[in-house]
Amino acid sequence: MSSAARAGEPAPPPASPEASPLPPGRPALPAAIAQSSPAAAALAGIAAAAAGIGVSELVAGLVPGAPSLIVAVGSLLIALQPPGAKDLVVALFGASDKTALGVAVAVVGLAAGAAAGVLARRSLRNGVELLLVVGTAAGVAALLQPLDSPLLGLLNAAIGAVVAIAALRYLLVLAAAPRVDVGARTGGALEPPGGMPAWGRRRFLLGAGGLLGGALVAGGVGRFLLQRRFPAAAPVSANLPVPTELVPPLAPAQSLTAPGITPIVIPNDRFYRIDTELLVPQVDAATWQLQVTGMVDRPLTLSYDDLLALPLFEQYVTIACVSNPVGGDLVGNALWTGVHLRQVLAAAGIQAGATQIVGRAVDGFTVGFPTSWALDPSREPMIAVGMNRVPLPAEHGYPARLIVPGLYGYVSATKWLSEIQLTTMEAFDAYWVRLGWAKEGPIVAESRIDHPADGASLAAGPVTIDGVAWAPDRGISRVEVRVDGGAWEAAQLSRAISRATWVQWLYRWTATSGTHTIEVRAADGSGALQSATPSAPFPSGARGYDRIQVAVA
Ligand SMILES: Nc1nc2c(c(=O)[nH]1)N[C@H]1C(S)=C(S)[C@@H](COP(=O)(O)O)O[C@H]1N2
Ligand SMILES: [Mo]
Repeated sequence: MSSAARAGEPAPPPASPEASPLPPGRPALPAAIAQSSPAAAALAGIAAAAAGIGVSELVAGLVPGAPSLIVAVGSLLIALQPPGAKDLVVALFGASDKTALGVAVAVVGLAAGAAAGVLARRSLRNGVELLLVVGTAAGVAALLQPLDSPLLGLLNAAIGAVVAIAALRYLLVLAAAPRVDVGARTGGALEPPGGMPAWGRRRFLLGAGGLLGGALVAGGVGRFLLQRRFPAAAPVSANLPVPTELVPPLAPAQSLTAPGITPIVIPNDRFYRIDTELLVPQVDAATWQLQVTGMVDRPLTLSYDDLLALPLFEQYVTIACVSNPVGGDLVGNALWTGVHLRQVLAAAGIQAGATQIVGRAVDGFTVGFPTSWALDPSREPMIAVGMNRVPLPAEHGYPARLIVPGLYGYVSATKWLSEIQLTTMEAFDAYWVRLGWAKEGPIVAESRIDHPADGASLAAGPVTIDGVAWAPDRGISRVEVRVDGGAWEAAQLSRAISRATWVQWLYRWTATSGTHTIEVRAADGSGALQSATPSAPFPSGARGYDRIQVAVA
């Protein structure tokens, strides 16, 4: 302690050149700290925590394989969420909310720093211990990051903790020393009691501000480097081989025209993204392998080139997230390019009794769905390598993912796929199933009103009401609209591309003045109406009619 105290010893103030703030041999630091103000101690703690976080982010940015502690703790929080934390799922896993989670983790870290600073006034040791506890927690989180080096994770947490502790002691000395020293030596005559002298405060604030600024720069540079290592959209240069089976261009009747109507095919950069990753995994296709394992006669290992050498085909498939609320946009339709899953399974030879297909990702995420679902000849599950005729974007699973028509993403659509394992339904529960979501996840029939917007103010007269409806892979047979609880009226539909895709619908309404409620409902390919009874997304998908209110002048 004394060496650190000496290291952090401020230069003597010009007003009392003989003063030595913390004379050696005196247990001065704790006593001195005790007299610093709580606010100064908290600020010291915040700056110290910021320094620890900033330096560790910089290390994560500079050293490949060293995890960001922020990302590690955020990922741990995601992993530790209570079973059935339904709203949390939507809240945490939307793309923009990942930033919010990172910010929240950092804020909690700074708050812990503030607490450590205040604690240190009573006992420096306790303050240091709190920082050690936080550092250890971050270290454990870093250890659990599947794509990073555990050793570098521990090391980075240790670096962060050491920097934070050293910074805390340094700042507390700055905060405490002047008044104690001057007061102790002069009997308090030279300085007013109860406050740091101006020069001391200035030096403390300069120290804390300098550390905060440095932490911000270090953290910013680290973030920048991390994001460069994990770009939001990886520029994938390689072109895909031309599929042996190409789909024809969309016929005019396969999409409707109305201003702003949701397009039949969602562009990649507007496609919803849901996953448990805070940084998009960057997989090197040159070293990536896909294993086919478990209850198969011939386990397989396929490289990216092996996969691309198989016959590729294209199909439009609408995928949806089980967490999508009624009216939500966690659903989209794309043209996927890939390999027939059944062809790969046949090459491996499925053994009798293998009732479940498990998809594993490079990050440890898992899905599972019935083998019978995949083998049903009415649908064409695929190992997708392309999305809307370009290689899969990194955030959508480059280099390969599963696309299984008719199933929610959480049981099927494994991004960054690394293994397909044949097992039994009983033997394995996938990631979200362990958290309480339904074991099987067929997509519930739903319809959505996109225009007008809920709460819109409209002029009386003709109004176009439009949206989309989906029930992969049973198809949509009709969509109906009703106004103010009146009769259900048929909407016009786009001609469905296939039963695996959504349709657009459109209804021309003559708006009369007043407030109106507009509802939509769809029937699937068998004619079965979507459920009218509202339910939350957990555990098997949201049900109920989408409904808006508009005011017509
Ligand atoms: N590796 C991995 N794959 C994953 C997930 C994930 O968290 N990790 N999330 C799944 C879920 S819940 C959904 S809804 C879809 C979303 O796919 P998208 O982000 O391409 O729209 O991916 C699925 N595949
Ligand atoms: Mo999902």
